[in-house]
Amino acid sequence: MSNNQTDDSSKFNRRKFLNGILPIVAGAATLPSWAADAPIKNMEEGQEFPNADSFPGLITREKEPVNLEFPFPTLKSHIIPNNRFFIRTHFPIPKIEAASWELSIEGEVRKEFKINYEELRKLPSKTVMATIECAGNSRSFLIPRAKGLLWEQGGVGNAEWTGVPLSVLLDKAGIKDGTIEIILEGKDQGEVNEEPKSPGTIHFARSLSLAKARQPEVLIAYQMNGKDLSPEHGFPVRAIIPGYYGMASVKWLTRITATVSQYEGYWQTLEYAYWKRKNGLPTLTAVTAIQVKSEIARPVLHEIIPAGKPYRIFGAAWTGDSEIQQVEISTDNGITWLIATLLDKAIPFAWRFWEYNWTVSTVPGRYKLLSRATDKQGNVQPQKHDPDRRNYMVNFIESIEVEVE
Ligand SMILES: Nc1nc2c(c(=O)[nH]1)N[C@H]1C(S)=C(S)[C@@H](COP(=O)(O)O)O[C@H]1N2
Ligand SMILES: [Mo]
Repeated sequence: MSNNQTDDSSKFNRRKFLNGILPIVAGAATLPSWAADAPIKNMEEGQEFPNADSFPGLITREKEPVNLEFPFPTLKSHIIPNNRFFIRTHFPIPKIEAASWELSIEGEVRKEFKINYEELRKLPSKTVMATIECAGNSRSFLIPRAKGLLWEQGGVGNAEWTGVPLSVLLDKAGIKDGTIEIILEGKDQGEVNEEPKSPGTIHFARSLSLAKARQPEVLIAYQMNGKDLSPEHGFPVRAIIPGYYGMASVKWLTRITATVSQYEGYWQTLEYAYWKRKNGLPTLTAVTAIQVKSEIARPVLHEIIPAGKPYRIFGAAWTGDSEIQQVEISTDNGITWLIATLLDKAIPFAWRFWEYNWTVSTVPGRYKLLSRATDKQGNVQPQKHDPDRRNYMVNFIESIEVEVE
């Protein structure tokens, strides 16, 4: 596979950059600092376009398109470094040059407009920490085996995202009365050939309610943990929708559309949708808010633990639009529950680490360890997966069986 920048960047010299991209500026002295040193690109010279082999620290779930899982038992830092953050793609990563990229804001707006990378980066920005979990995370624990990518615990990560609040762009365009949703569309495209099949070639796209789109934490982001986005995480620009499962955070964003009707695209009807019961009738509804969840990073499944000694059970807990209130641990398969210690402080939309110092029994044998999180709205992790959720929103209490000897 060739370097994505080769074709374009050889043509993309500094002159073109200055003449074509920044027609208003007089010279290099007035370039913003991020643009001053080089043509915009986010990969080192000669580096391969990312593929499954580019990330030795991640578990390959699928090679093409690339889907890589974070090995959750290695969890240690509250922020996951960019090269260790899980990657979820449905189509090949699009090769985008920042210099020719544009974002179009259209639909039910008073003034449609297009904005380029340089202009976007001049708008007021903010940084938000957010845990992104794939709606299919933990799917491999469903019995019988579910359809879809078989994530274990690591289709989740936490990072700091920097960008322009979506509301700034919406205000610039002037949303018309009657608008109920904002559709976010990515540049990536393809045809889904397995059931449910797509209607030919489609883009990845998702809608948000106008109310959520206007929330101050919702970003049109260009940086992850202080670095420009990498191709696999959405370069040059992606949405970040804190509190929602990952599918809402559309990468490689090219178009934002305001609409007066409910969008019923592929990625929120045939995929990433669940049966919500309304007035007793199951209604196919787009997956949105993250459900309260905790995961045990250590011990790992089938770990051998010395009897009668202390052992530190450690993990993370997160929820959607609320805050983790409590994590409980059971070392006897759910008969008794004990309160774990929440570490670090609560940050909205970010996971929280916890620990429990277990005095391991002197009796050898198999022990099932469970963790159960509760959030401030009183949501608690369920015992079992609700089949109405299909193969999404898997937050039922996981059990880690260990051998005490
Ligand atoms: N354009 C586009 N955006 C996308 C996707 C995609 O396939 N195409 N995958 C979504 C899904 S399902 C998830 S879980 C997150 C994952 O973000 P990450 O790859 O940066 O971890 O991106 C979302 N945004
Ligand atoms: Mo996802």
